[in-house]
Amino acid sequence: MKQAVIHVHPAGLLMALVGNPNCGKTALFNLLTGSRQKVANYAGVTVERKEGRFTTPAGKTVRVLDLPGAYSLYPRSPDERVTCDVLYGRATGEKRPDLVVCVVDATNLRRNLRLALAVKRLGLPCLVALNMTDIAEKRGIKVVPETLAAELGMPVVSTVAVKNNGVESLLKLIDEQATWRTLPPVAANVEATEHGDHIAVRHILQKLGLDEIVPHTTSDRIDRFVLNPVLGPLLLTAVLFMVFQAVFSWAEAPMGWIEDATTTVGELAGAYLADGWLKSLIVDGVIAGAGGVLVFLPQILILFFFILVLEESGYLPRAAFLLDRFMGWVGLSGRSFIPMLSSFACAIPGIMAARTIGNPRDRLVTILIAPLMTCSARLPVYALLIGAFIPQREVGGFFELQGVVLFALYLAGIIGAMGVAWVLKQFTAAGRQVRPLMMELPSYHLPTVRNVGIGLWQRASIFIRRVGGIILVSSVLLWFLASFPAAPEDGDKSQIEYSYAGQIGKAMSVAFEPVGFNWQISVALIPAMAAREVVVSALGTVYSLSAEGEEETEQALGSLISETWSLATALSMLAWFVFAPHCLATLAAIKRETGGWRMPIITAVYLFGLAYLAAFLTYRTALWFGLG
Ligand SMILES: Nc1nc2c(ncn2[C@@H]2O[C@H](COP(=O)(O)OP(=O)(O)OP(=O)(O)O)[C@@H](O)[C@H]2O)c(=O)[nH]1
Ligand SMILES: [Mg+2]
Repeated sequence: MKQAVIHVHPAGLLMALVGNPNCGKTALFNLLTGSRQKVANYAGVTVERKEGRFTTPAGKTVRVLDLPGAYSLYPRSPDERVTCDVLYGRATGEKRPDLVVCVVDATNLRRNLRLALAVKRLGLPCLVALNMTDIAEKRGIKVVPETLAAELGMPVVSTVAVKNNGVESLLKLIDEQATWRTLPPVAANVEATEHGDHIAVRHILQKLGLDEIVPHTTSDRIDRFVLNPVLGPLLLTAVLFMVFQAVFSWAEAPMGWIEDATTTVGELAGAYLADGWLKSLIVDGVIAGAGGVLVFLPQILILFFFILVLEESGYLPRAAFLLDRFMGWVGLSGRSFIPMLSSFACAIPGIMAARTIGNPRDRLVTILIAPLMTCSARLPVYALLIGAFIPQREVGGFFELQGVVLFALYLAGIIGAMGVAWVLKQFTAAGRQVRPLMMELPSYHLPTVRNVGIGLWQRASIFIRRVGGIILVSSVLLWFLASFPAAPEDGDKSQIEYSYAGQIGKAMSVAFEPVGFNWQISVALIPAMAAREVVVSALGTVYSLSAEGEEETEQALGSLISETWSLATALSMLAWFVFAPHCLATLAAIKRETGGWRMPIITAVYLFGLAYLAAFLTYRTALWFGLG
């Protein structure tokens, strides 16, 4: 006789993590699967479906989805839609989950439980992970999981996702066969609607003795200062200013060590390799090119240290709130702030974070201006030019001049973005509407050393992989173009001037002459379409190969360009890099998020146009001031 077997989908068991934004879904996902997805203290960190896998103690292999946070099952923005599609089984290429884990923030049961009840009404097997119980306890909110389970009619485990607490109980529950069965409906007397859920949650909180709203005094006290209309903006300016000061002053020593190390490797290679193409490839292509970018690692890590601390602390949504009115002047709302700030790291996550913006027009404008925020790939370019042309001295007895210039460059990007948004506001009626900002202010958390450490480690490995990958490949390609065809025996110019690269550069420099770029810069701009830092490695290779005759230049790139370029040229190049979209990956992300070629093409054209204009005006103004 045939036995009845439970039908298992070919893809195996599927479990989904669902909950309000910022309740700790990703922290729990990372704990279960051992992955390192981004966790931060604001709503809307996860904007797409992430997948992982884990095995329970009883040997069940479960595929688990981390989903964007949602307030209800009526999606109001593209990221919430992702979650709803999965829950309703509408997501392409994905089956409906076999089990839903409703992650619930114990410090905010009123709102969180409503979603849990709505999920339960979908008829999927589900359980509740009562998270953040550590913070709840500190605030005197005591929830007995059994009581809550009885009230909700579904299993409840309490967890502290950042401290590994409660995962064993969660896994045990997942191992129980009963967990994977659809739950019987409860509270039959209550209407099965959103409004019904609302009444039920009133009801449940009363039963738990948690009906009164517990004020969170520490966060409120901090907010009295942080959100003060006068002190708040001052603090925000001071924080940002301090970051750019630190990027230069703290990085000095470690940058020196990396520079010394690359010089030593270069000298060793120069001494032990026989003259010829291989030596040139290693010394001029790899070491002068890719090696020259590695020097900027400390500055990138310092920048990310601050970004990570700010993200974890809960300060970012406050900054969004402070800037809401200001953003309103240019037709945006504070909602665009976090996507724009994420673009300081890289425009791609910033463009993706725009999925949290419900209004389609605001979302598009945010995507279009995200590339104007100064991403970390611009940092090596700025740092090279600032290091070469801006003297190290204090202004006002306190600020480092180099840090001030860096701050000004970031500001130029922000002002450019606001200007573009303002222009777009004039053309779209929707841009002139006032949209009130509804944003959750999470409680402040002290960033943990572990989280910041992991974040920095991830950043360092991303950067080193870039140097060893795209930057190295572009450097070698450029080295090839700059080394062939070889100079004739009786040539009286340097090798590179006979090469393909030299010829291309000279042809291009006709177009760039009005903005003060020499042919070396013109050559370097082409491979820099792959990534902005490549302009630094490309200049390293070009100058290394431009050395006259046999003698090798021992000079660092910075001192070489400070001797051969005018200040006007350097300023013009800085202005160019504030605007120019030297990054194909960003344009590809815009295509993905807007679903067509129109927007990436518009972005590239308008940004190159602005870059040329800005460089031209900067160069001409500098010449007028006699800086040529
Ligand atoms: N103290 C404490 N902090 C937690 C706990 N779980 C998560 N966190 C912190 O809460 C914040 C939000 O965590 P995430 O995992 O990013 O939240 P999420 O639900 O994935 O958020 P979205 O992706 O924005 O929907 C982070 O700062 C975490 O470090 C917890 O149990 N206790
Ligand atoms: Mg998340």
